Amino acid sequence: MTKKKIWELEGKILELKKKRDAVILAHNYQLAEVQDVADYRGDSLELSRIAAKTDAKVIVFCGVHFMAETASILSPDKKVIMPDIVSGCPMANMLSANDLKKLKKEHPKAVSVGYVNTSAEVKAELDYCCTSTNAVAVVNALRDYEEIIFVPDKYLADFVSKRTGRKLISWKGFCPTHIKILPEDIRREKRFHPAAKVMVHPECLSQVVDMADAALSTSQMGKFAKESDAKEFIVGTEVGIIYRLKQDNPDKEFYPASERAVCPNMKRTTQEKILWALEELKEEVRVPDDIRKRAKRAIDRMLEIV
Ligand code: CIZ
Ligand code: SF4
Repeated sequence: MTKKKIWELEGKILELKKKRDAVILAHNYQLAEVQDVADYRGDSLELSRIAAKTDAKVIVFCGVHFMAETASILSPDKKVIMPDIVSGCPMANMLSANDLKKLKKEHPKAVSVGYVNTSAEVKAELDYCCTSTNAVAVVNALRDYEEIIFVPDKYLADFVSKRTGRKLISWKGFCPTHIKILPEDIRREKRFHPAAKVMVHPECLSQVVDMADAALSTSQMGKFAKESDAKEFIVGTEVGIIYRLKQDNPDKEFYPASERAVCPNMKRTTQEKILWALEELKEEVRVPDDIRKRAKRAIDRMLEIV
């Protein structure tokens, strides 16, 4: 697209956003053109909390389906729409509510903790929700339980288990994007940038997490980059975050650990689709009330801990 076309589109989005009383939220992994028109950027929970606080009537959620669902769970009176309703999270899709029910039946004494990357139906079956920012804190708070189910990401489970010293009953889920980052990628980038700090997401392969200076969620990466004395960073997560890190820290350099770490679902949303969504107020994501109430319990319990 030409620059002029982009400005025209951005202008139209801005105008229509006001008319519709809408706010645009973009996940840290979204395309630069989407981040550019967003009112707020953040990780899934940060965005859902913003959605709950805003006075706007319409939330345009640029991310994947479970994130829009989480926003709807926390703000049922608002209209949550996704510019691309097909954008899902393969990891979230690796665990169904029935899978979890079965796992709970096999371990009747266990307390169940689930990553935010799960469907609303799965959250409704969970005792606690967690994010990559607070997973360690949530598991540490469950000392009174002998057994802990931790789903769906086996790599996040491994990370949390190592940090808490707790044995976890995990699931076979994983993020197809983060596992593309390989130990040899980290070794190569370290050779190119010997002074750089390595920060990776705990969804990465355990071997990759073990090689990093820090394993952090995307919101924690933003903080770490700002507060660290280092001037260069090797970033082991979805490449979309590099755009934001560079904007927020213009005097620092950020190198993707692997250019292959692209989440195709996160890249489906475009400015054009945002405009269409605002025009038609579609596609709406709404969680049925019975599921919403039970799913919210798991989120509230997490918020009580952190
Ligand atoms: O919770 C999120 O937004 C995800 C999936 C990643 C992260 O660490 O921000
Ligand atoms: Fe899901 Fe991975 Fe994409 Fe995040 S990067 S939305 S965990 S597939």
